[in-house]
Amino acid sequence: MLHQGSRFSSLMMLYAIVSLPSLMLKSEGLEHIVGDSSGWELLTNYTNWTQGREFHVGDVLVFNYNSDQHNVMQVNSTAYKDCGRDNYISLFTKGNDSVIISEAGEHWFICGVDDHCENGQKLSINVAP
Ligand SMILES: [Cu+2]
Repeated sequence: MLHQGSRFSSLMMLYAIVSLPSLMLKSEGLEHIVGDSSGWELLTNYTNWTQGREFHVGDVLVFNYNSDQHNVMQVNSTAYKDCGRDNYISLFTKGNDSVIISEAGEHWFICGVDDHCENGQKLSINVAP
């Protein structure tokens, strides 16, 4: 009886250890589909898209786009303003890219293809802690 009890509690402990990370993931951030159903493309105003939206650390930005036509570059503020493509922080090219926001503050994204950034395919978000 005593033996069975300790076996049961160690099983429970194992269950807690295994299930805890997934529970923590679920209770974390929101998923933001950039541009909603339009996705990441040329005709959406991403400044308008951010209006009324709150971004928090742990949230996920999802960029949906045709990977033959676009990409996603995470850049600094200067590259965002100037559409500079040379010193990006991260480059995403899959067409269905999830970017986990791990820091508070401003984050900048541009499309690095042709003159898409100059034509407005750029996103700036302010992330609350
Ligand atoms: Cu593009």
